[in-house]
Amino acid sequence: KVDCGILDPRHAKRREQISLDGLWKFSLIDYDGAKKSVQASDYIDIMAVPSSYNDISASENVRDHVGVVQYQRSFVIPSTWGSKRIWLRFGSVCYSAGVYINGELALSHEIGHLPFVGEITSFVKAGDVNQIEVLVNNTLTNDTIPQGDVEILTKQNYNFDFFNYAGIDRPVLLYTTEDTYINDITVQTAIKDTSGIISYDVVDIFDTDGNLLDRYELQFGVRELSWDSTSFKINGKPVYLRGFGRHEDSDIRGKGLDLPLILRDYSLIKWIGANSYRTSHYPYAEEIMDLADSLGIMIIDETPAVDTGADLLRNHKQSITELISRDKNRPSVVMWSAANEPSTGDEASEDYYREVIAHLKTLDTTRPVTIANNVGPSADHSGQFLDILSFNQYNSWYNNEGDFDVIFTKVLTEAEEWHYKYNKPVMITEYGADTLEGYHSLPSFIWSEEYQNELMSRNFEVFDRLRAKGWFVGEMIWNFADFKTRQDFKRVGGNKKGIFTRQRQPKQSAHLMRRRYWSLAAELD
Ligand code: GCB
Repeated sequence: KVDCGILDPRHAKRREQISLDGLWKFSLIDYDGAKKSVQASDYIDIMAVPSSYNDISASENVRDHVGVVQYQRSFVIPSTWGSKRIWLRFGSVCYSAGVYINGELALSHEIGHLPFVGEITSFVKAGDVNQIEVLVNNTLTNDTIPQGDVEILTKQNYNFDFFNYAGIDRPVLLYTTEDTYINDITVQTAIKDTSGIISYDVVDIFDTDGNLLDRYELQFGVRELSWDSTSFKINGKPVYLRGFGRHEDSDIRGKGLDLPLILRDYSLIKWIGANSYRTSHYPYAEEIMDLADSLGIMIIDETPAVDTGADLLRNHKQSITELISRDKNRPSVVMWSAANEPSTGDEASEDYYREVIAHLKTLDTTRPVTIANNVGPSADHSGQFLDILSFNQYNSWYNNEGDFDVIFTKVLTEAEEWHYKYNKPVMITEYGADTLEGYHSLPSFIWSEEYQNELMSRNFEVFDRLRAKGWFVGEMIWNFADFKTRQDFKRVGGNKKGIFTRQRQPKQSAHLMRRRYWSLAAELD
């Protein structure tokens, strides 16, 4: 549980740090607790941290493992750390982790994609070699977030459409503090006339003799968000979001943090003229968010609640608490997404989302909240609690294949129904088509590059009509890049709705999108 602040220690200026990234000993653990008896040749018992473990080895046992894996390594604590408090922080472990230091349970956490930290001073020996063991469990059940279920203890089922990557997928850091240290900072900003107003809680801490004990440097931006029934504004100016849904996903490392990949992605985001994206369908690495802050990209920051039913309230609220405590000071985060495609048509979802959104509002009222919905407005129970209404619609893909004429009316009708039902701004968070790069067909045929382009162009026509109505506030295509999914006959090597390939090269559609996003920029920015 996170019962303390989750400030990223990389930005602290008086704390010593030791990275535990690198190569760890690795083994699969069988259900009875014994190590799984796989052939020595079956996998290498070494794992890179950070990375998802699934796609590193040549073994299906590793890729498809369900349950616990063990990571181990040793580390030296300098003798000079003997007088300090010592902390251990994980950027994320998917899905749950038990962390043992010198054989004793020191920390535990569940819910992937979110950082956790704990004090380990009493567990380590300063000036000596220490052992760390992390037991990582990737099992998803009916009350984990996201949900899944396990069939006969060997097969993990889940409904969400991305591979259930697991492991220590973000950096691991040891660091020190004094007895008194900065636990948390909250910065809030506003604009009054032409002045920026900054309110903050704490910056430097000194002891009684005036010695600086802790210093934290926080990057922030001065801006004020506001919204009403027709618009979403930054510093009083209406914003139109143009971007994508994305994934943390790439060859070999899965969801493992990869700085070159992150820079490549931002370079493509700039190239294409987007101003925003949604962290579908979970919180992204802090390194990714830091760059969004400094590059001025707007983020819809999503919880890990994807395709959920209404029976995991406690974990859903916990994920929101942890997400907001991590990202509350980020200027890039302009909206929270409480869930992706939850079952908001069920009657029980009314009380459920009343409580989820009320909880979120106790933590932050400075940003609007949305849900990426695929339940139509007539059945939906969640819109009454939201500030901005978002919907996903896959015309000419999951329905009416080959028929683009349906797009205009269906998108227009659903957007209008959302707006008139709740009197709130509306945006589209997903539309798109799977496309095999290099497959061409004239006239366009499903899966061809021409098909994706035509589907996009037809969507652009209706988005422009909607923009003229004055309450349509954004468009995000699904997806930025192709990504891996579970094995499924509908998915040829994964989900191919990217406008970039998984290797981050453009499909023909990326060039079309570039023309649109830059012309929107010229018109609106
Ligand atoms: C959706 C989901 C997304 C899928 C996408 C698709 O509605 O939100 O996770 O990947 O559709 O391509 O089916």
